[in-house]
Amino acid sequence: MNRIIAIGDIHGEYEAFIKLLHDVKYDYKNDKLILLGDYIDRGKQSKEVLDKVMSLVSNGAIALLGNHEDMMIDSFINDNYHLWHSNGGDKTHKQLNDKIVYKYLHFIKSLPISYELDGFFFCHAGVDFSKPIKQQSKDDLLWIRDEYIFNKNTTDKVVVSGHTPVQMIKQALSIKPESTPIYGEDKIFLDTGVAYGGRLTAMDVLTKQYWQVEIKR
Ligand SMILES: [Mn+2]
Repeated sequence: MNRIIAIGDIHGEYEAFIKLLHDVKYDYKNDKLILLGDYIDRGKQSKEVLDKVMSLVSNGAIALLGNHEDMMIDSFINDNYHLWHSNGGDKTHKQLNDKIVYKYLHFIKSLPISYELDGFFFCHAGVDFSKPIKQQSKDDLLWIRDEYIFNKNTTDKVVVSGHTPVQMIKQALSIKPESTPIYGEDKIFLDTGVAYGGRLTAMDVLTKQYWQVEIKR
């Protein structure tokens, strides 16, 4: 295997996603690709992003569950769409009409909430370090913010996550809120806020080389 490439939150930005895969020169035979969740909502092309994610998974990519996909499933299970719609799901719901939505719900239900490879632990939002890595709840892995971001990583894994835009983390740390990934010895943050005027990022976590796509609005 040549590279382990992780991609942060896509949020319906299909064109940026396609351009990023092209720029990375992703090769499913030699690279491991791990998508960190939140494929849908906010952007215009959630359906197209999901179609692409499904085809990548059928060729060996790992796609993790994000809290937005989880909200979507919960909406249909409980027949209550308020939370999902108020988080940008209204647009997605219009794209995924009743005739086709079950295919996507079935796919989303199959997505794992974490993935481990070569000393890296991948999940959508992060890890609650007050508990062992095996005892993380789905809520921790999909929703956690500050307790993960600002606490010391006490596990022996490098945690790779999306979910909280790096701009928010940098603002909290009083550093210039550029749309570039944050990475250190023990954590890698890859949500560079493409849905908020930032960029979409892919990183080879082995070398820390990264690629970014900005969308013109
Ligand atoms: Mn998220």
